[in-house]
Amino acid sequence: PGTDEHRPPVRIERDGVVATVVIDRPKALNALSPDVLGAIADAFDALRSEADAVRGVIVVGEGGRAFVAGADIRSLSTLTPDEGAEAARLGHRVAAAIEAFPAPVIACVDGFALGGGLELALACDLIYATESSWFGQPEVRLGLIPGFGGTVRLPRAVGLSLAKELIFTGRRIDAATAESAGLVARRFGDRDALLAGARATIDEVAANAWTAVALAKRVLVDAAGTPTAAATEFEVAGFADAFRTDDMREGVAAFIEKREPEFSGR
Ligand code: CO8
Repeated sequence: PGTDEHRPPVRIERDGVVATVVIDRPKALNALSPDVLGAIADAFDALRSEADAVRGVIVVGEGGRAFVAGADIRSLSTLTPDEGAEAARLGHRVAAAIEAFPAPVIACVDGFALGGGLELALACDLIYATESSWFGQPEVRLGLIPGFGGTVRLPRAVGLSLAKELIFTGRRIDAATAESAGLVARRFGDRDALLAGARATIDEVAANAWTAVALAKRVLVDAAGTPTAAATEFEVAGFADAFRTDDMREGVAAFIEKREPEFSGR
């Protein structure tokens, strides 16, 4: 029940430098069954093999009602503790694939982003949302806790106090509240504006030195949540790596020579 059997649950659409990963299980509000999680990880693996051309990825849910309404509650219902841990690890592998992906990943939320759905969005680099979106970690209402990074990434996004309030109550917040909390980077009137806004951001990113963007993402991901001294060491290492690139030489030279840079992506 609740599955759309005739289509794969995840597909990739390509448009220039932008790749879109569409989660397509609208009858179940795009809930994350093990199959869907595996397919998302596979999509990022497939995109990695062509990462030279991909400068940004959009993750979006099909159907206009939900980004993702959580882990598939039906597939969780019969799990043993060990199998539950395995399910959480599968979720973490998807998050790791997104964080390791060298280009920015934008979660475009149009509707519900709940439980594992919010956690999937949090694993992305930024969250854009339509006005009619809702965010929450309702796991405690099911006797669960967030299992796919919510206890780690939600406090980083909104601060410990609001994260605890959301996780302990299971309450949902709307897009305006999520934006003022720093969870949502930008809010849009409707789905078309949302997707156009994400594409415009990726185009803007793509005009910059590709090497620098990839390094900045790596450092931001590695440094998040680690103690400042260790985190700044990640930054030192990434900063040093920038000096191995042609793009950095070109960018600095262009500034000094008062001309536009021509980045090669190396
Ligand atoms: N899992 C499975 N099916 C779902 C889910 C879900 N998370 N959410 C919705 N559906 C299904 C419904 O069962 C229903 O199917 P059917 O038509 O066959 O009965 C269909 O989608 C439409 O849903 P509703 O009829 O409920 O639609 P409403 O508009 O009435 O309500 C809500 C929408 C409020 C989003 C409601 O569906 C809801 O509360 N969904 C569950 C939200 C939730 O609790 N999510 C958290 C799940 S637990 C979790 O994510 C744990 C994370 C740990 C991850 C570990 C690694 C995987």
